[in-house]
Amino acid sequence: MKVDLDRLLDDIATLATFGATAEGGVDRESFSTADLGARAWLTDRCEAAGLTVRFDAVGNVFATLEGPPGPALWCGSHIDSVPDGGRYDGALGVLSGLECLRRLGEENVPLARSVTLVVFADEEGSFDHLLGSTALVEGFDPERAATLTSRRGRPLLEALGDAGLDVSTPRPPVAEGEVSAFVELHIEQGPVLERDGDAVGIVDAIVGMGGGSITFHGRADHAGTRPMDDRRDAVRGAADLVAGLPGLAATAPGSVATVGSISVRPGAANVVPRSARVSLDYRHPSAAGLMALHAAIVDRARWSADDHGLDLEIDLMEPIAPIRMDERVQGAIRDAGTALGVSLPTLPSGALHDAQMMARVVPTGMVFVRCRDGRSHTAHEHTDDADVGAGADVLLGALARLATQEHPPTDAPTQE
Ligand code: HGY
Ligand code: MN
Ligand code: MN
Repeated sequence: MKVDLDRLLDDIATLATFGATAEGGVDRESFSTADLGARAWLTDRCEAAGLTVRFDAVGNVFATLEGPPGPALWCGSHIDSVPDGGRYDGALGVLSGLECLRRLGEENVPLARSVTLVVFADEEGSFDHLLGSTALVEGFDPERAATLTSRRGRPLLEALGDAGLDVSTPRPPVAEGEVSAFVELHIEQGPVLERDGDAVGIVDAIVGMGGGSITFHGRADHAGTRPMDDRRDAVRGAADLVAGLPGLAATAPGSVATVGSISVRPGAANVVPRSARVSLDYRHPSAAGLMALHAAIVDRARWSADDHGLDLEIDLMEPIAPIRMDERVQGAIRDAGTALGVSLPTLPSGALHDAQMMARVVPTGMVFVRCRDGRSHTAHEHTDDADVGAGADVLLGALARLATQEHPPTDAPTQE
């Protein structure tokens, strides 16, 4: 049994028209006009495939191929994008999942359970990183939602209301026994598969991540009259921290640390900055390494602030722990590859995924698909059509196994 690659490629091309950018990528912020259009189109595609579609209060979408009652097998990913993102990140997993559900239905595969495609809300975190999958694991509280705004300052509650969602209902966490396993297909977003000549791989673990923001506070002054040795220039502290990150990451092999945005106040060329807020994103494959990196970044920020006579405001989240993928789900993916005549390599994920959250409560696995130059979060993102087919066929084989097995995987998730 294989996917209908032409149908899948058509879907990928159509979804990419929602929020299409001149560079060939997509800009599809959660609950933007482009995202709402994409959701409506996708809902139609799911209903046309005979799936039962429902939504929850945070905007997650569930499209189910009905099977016997009991824990359902889930697959899926997200369709929102980073600003000026690519057309495969998230979208490939959602549309491959839809194609797999269509094929399972068309082939009348004797299901032991329902199979549900989940489209997770706001994975890219315009409002909050992994918003939808976090809600599924921890529950969704309208009071917390009231504190969240998008990158552009739009309140989440307004966005959910505009999307026609009933925000007054708290979303409970996934109940025990609701989900048998979760499988997410995603482009690798890194260079390993391409370097090794593999089209498809099995994820064995997802890195841990910390982040948030650190703000340096100084004093605004006239840029022409205030002597250089009598300034409390907030940007000096921020620049010092940014310059120190490569050194900090080098002392913890496998780690990465990024400042992706700097916000300077008042933000005028002729004013010594009174404040500079840097965003932070740092990741490490081990929990101990992540905590050490977190501590080193905070130390460095304190040192940078002291050195330039600045005050410091630290707003960093509790780091998300690295997590291992479930052995039996990995086994189902491996067996699917073997049946297709391919020995699939295993590799870790340096990007975060909804699978990271789901793995806390449900046996979870991921299929990675090669992407050109390992590039992602840019319009340059590309996966060859043949690799799309290879990845989706592996997903189909894995889902068919997990959907028909008498006993679903029950391994407890392993956080490091
Ligand atoms: O940031 C991440 O790792 C993911 O792409 N949201
Ligand atoms: Mn992404
Ligand atoms: Mn993604």
